[in-house]
Amino acid sequence: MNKIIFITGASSGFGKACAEKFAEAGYNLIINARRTERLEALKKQLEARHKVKVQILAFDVRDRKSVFESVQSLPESWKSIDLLVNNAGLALGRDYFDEAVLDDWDTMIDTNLKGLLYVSRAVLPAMIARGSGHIINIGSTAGKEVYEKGNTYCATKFAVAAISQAMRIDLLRHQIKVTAIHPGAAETEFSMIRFKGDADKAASVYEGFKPLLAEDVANVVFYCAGLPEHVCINELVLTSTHQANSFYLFKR
Ligand code: NDP
Ligand code: 8X3
Repeated sequence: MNKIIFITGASSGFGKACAEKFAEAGYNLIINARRTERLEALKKQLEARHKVKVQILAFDVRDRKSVFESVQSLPESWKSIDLLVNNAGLALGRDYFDEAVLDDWDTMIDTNLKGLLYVSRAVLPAMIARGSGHIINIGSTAGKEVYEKGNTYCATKFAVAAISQAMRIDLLRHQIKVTAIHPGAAETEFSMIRFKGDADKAASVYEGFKPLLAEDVANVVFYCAGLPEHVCINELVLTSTHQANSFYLFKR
């Protein structure tokens, strides 16, 4: 069987673009998200176009029981996952700390941090048994510099950076690679979700500059995944040429 890559949050944005990129290179895919109809359409498209096998694993990464049961339910031949891309995540709201919605905080912490922890733990035993594997965690420039009204979203992404370091240290004895990739602003469904369907607010995020595209991030994930066995990119920050960091954006 060809290499197997497991991508969370594959129904949109970076996750979907990664699925397309890795399928093009002949990887078999396990694709996760909650919107099953989107996963079905993606599976159909990739299997027809690239002659790879695609396994759908629809679950909510926040649901610990469902994460472990779903991974456990994989057919034996699918359990040897070579690469896990922990990508599922979101921002909800952009509000002052004292005005933010508490449920939004819970959802971001449960998805961006706890979801990543659960999926990693569920997938790891097979990697450890084989003595090889690679986990790529999608962080953000929001995990590098905290910005106004970013509070809990930024905190979850700082946590992704910290847990990636911790995983790299603790998994060293199993020879499992851990890479944290921190993209800057990219035009996906991210802002529509963050601003709860307010299309004008979402569009305004990308006005006046050229943001990253989902494909740009997928290309970087693919590059990190393709390095020789003895080489690991530990951490990587990528932004549009029009962005320096969370604060500095060159807008026309
Ligand atoms: P999108 O909104 O386009 O995609 C998010 C993906 O995450 C969807 O497939 C969604 O699927 C999935 N997802 C969300 N919640 C859950 C959940 N509870 N369980 C399973 N899947 C879930 O956003 P992006 O592609 O932009 O974001 C991907 C990652 O990149 C996120 O972690 C985000 O924080 C990060 N990021 C984004 C940046 C940007 O500017 N766009 C920049 C830096 C980092 P579904 O709803 O079907 O479950
Ligand atoms: C998403 C990028 O700048 O909106 O992680 O925080 S930003």
